[in-house]
Amino acid sequence: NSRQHQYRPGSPPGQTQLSSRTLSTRRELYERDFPLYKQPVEIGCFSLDSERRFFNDSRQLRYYVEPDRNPNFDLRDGYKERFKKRDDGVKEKLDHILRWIVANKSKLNSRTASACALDADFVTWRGHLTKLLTTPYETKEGWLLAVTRFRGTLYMSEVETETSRRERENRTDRHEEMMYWGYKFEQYTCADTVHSVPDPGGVVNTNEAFCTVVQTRLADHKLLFSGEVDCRDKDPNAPAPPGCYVELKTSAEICTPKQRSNFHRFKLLKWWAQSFLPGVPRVVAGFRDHEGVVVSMETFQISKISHLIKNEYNCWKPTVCMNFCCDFLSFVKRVVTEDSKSVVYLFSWEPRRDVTYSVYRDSQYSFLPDWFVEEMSS
Ligand code: 0WD
Ligand code: CA
Repeated sequence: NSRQHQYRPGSPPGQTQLSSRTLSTRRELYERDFPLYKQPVEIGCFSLDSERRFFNDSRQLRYYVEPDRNPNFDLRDGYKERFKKRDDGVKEKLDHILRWIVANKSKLNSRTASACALDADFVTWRGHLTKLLTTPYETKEGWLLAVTRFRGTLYMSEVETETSRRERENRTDRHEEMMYWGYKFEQYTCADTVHSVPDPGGVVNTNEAFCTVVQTRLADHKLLFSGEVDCRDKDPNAPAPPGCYVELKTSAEICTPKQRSNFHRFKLLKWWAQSFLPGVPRVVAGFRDHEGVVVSMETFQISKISHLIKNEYNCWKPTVCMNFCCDFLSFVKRVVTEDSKSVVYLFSWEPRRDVTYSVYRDSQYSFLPDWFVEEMSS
């Protein structure tokens, strides 16, 4: 029998991996008990304004206003007259999170005697962890993750792949417009203050963001990550963050059984992974037609998504996602041994391949800014 069957639940993944230099992404290897994932705790937040300036507060947090069941939102409205698009050629890497860490340094460190050590094994974006969770099921897009060990903490920042850069630079007009639709939907459903209403006549500016910073633990990995949050429940009695947060999505209207099955198998995987990580309990979806008109709305409780998909043939499993992520983080800890601000271990994955890595010293991949290194050393 093949190696996959030698795996015993709870035993280290090294036993079934063919090489210590690579990590397999085969689903069968990760079908074991769900790993410990501690309830994520919000330890802070920050905002990015219309010019992408950082603020150590919640000024960009918006409030969810529930629309009609059949709202008829025109998502094309305002494109491009009332659209200011963030320049996605600018690579911000971990900079905003690092600024937040520096701004909150005094309440963060103190794990050990070394006063400047962070109480986290990993610092990263939520979006990078989402990509790890979905890797065993991903068939189209690979990824590159740069990791630097600095004062004991592993900083993990995505590097754009050649394929992804080419796609970004060659998007069709239709695709560019469809990317606007998601933000326009947010504008129809979010108000700036608890007592105000959405303003669909305003400008959609994708520089603006509100991000939560959460701390949690996946098995023996202490995680500190940040993720963008669309809005919160405006009820003052709603649970504390992240329990009050709402993720907004748009998706093509579902008309056939085949479309429903694809929605369950592919889209709900991404939605589940993204919101499960920071403990955001619900996703509000607007289903739109081909002309960009929202024809129906549906709320998905993250805790119910795994039940919703169980009848689907050949479907994804949350436990596979979490165990792969956990084993990948163990692999990173094992590999990234040199503690140096200017050394990058670049982890690379392409569909149907194992994860591999290479090491770079003082290269184009180094991503910890001098201001961060200096702040954390004093
Ligand atoms: O420069 C980069 N390569 C990246 C920057 C990659 C990923 C994220 N970011 C930064 C941006 O500063 C952004 O404000 O991360 C922030 C969001 O981080 P995240 O929450 O970890 O990212 P993710 O979960 O992938 O996306 C959450 C939302 C998206 O909503 P939908 O519903 O489409 O998933 O953040 C937005 C988008 O609205 N978003 C971005 N905004 C600016 N730049 C980016 C991006 N590159 N990617 C997603
Ligand atoms: Ca969203």
